[in-house]
Amino acid sequence: MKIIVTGGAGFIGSNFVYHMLEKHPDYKIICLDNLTYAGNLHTLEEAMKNPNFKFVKGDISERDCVFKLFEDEKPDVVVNFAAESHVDRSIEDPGIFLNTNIIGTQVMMDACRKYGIKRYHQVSTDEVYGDLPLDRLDLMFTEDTPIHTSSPYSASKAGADLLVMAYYRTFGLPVTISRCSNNYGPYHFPEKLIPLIITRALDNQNLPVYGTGANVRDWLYVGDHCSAIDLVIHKGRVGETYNIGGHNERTNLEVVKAVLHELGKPESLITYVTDRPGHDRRYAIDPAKIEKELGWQPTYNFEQGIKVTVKWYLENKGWWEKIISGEYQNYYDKMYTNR
Ligand code: NAD
Ligand code: TDX
Repeated sequence: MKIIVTGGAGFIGSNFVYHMLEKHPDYKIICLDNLTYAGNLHTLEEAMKNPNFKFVKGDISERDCVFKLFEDEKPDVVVNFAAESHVDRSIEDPGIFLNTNIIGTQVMMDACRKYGIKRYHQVSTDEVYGDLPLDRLDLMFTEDTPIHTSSPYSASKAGADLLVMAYYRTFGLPVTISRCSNNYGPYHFPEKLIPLIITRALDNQNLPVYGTGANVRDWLYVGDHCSAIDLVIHKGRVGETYNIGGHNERTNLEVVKAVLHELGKPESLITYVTDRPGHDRRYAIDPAKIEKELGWQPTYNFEQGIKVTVKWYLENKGWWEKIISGEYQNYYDKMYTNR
């Protein structure tokens, strides 16, 4: 089996590369990634030593590059992680989100049509369902919840999902979609809440919490997301969407306090800043379909996952110190100074 993993130099994609190399030692894994600010070849250093792994630098929205890769490799399966993934950046500059997340998806699927493929898997997000009120804990997102997006990021991911289902119905492309809740774990880029809090708290810097910190996210350890996608590409039914989530809802304030507790740092570092425009209130995934149909179960609860994650950031300072000492500092100043 030969699998193209797009976006494999990013957070979840790289974890998936390592998961697949370990669980399926007979598979060939090809990572296609154009190394945006979020892509990092250091993350793939260990994978590069494996003869079953190959890295190809290229943009999923560039037709010639993608078609040449398919011509050369004739893959069996594509798992599309490549995306612009940060909501705050999509508020600053939506254009690239439409190009990568929608046009990139189209180009990948066109190549799948031309060269034939056993499965095209689209990695999507719970953000396509919009948000839920904070006072209705009985409500959760199911696969039948209507698409209802809030940010340019989530709109671009929803656009891609609609296109994937259109390619299934119109062209018979063998597709699956998974929609996952917030991930956390190793190799998470420090612009996102959990790694941002860990890396700043270690340096005793203030920790920006948007609004009152009451917004709720449903946290899933990244390894559990990878095992779910592995199951969906092997056993998921073509044309189906699977929600992935771990029943770990926490307010942002609870998350920040849990990290501080793990690091032994004071809560006085917390600073409330102006809210994100259009900030989704609550995400909550109902994963009953993937649990019942494919027998998937997460292995980490939030308390276990956050311990492992904090430990990883403490033991891998070299990985994130390189990131936050570069261009990232300009990003942080632009987004957070005088907020
Ligand atoms: P990330 O930003 O850490 O990584 C994205 C990767 O895609 C990077 O390596 C980047 O270089 C690459 N990339 C970007 N544009 C590209 C292009 N045009 N061509 C080729 N490669 C390109 O993102 P992530 O957090 O790992 O998310 C991966 C996927 O999972 C995304 O599709 C995202 O929407 C989805 N998702 C993420 C989460 C989460 O909590 N992080 C939750 C649900 C779904
Ligand atoms: O500095 C911050 N302060 C803060 O309060 C940051 C960066 C975030 N937040 C809040 C906003 C959110 O309510 O924390 C929560 C999590 O924020 P992010 O880490 O930016 O994630 P989110 O917006 O929830 O989106 C994530 O989950 C769904 C991923 O980035 C998406 O790619 C995925 O689709």
